[in-house]
Amino acid sequence: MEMDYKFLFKVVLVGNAGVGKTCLVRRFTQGLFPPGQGATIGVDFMIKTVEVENEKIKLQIWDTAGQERFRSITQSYYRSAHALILVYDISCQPTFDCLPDWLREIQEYANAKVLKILVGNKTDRDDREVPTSIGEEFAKQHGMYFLETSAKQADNVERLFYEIAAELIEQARNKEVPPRSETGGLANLGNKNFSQSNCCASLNVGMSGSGGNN
Ligand SMILES: Nc1nc2c(ncn2[C@@H]2O[C@H](COP(=O)(O)OP(=O)(O)OP(=O)(O)O)[C@@H](O)[C@H]2O)c(=O)[nH]1
Ligand SMILES: [Mg+2]
Repeated sequence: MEMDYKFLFKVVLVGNAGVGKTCLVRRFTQGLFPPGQGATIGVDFMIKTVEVENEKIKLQIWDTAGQERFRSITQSYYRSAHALILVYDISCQPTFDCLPDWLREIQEYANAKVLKILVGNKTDRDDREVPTSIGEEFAKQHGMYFLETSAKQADNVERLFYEIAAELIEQARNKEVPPRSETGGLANLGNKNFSQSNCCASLNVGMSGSGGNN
């Protein structure tokens, strides 16, 4: 039987409650901005197959709960992630101030080579508290890509996931053929803003999955 995709990548979203992780995922997988999106309980997942550079890529997207009480559950999803999207809300400074705590979690629980992307969400809001340059600088300091998005207006959401897929393909290919020189990997996306990262927690896993098209 022929597989309908060449690569399967696991992408995990983390970050404070209310920053818009679920809205980003639903925008990407379902093309909508859900009214009255409720807090995520535990972890949700969605699947979407995308085509990048003529390859079919299956993205398995794990959307974790930001609420503190779910932390021990969400931690168990870090390990298998190929990419981690760390999200804050550009209109809510405290969500940015928590980033070092999230990085400590990532450091502790994720694979050291995980692709890390910092995302400042809700750019449609006019009450911005975190300047773009501050987010950018933070990302740079911590070896992460950076992108600002609006799940509401669909700004940069497709780009976020497609660039992740492209970078992961690149990494996978470099693994197939031993690289002549190790360049650190993160340098080749090149786009302006994108400058520069299982088991038991079944609370609602599987119940709301596979929302995307194939
Ligand atoms: N203006 C604006 N509001 C957004 C955007 N994305 C999400 N929101 C709103 O922010 C709130 C929280 O969104 P969620 O996607 O549920 O946030 P979350 O990060 O998944 O929260 P937890 O599941 O509790 O961790 C909702 O009221 C959304 O409508 C955005 O891009 N712009
Ligand atoms: Mg959520």
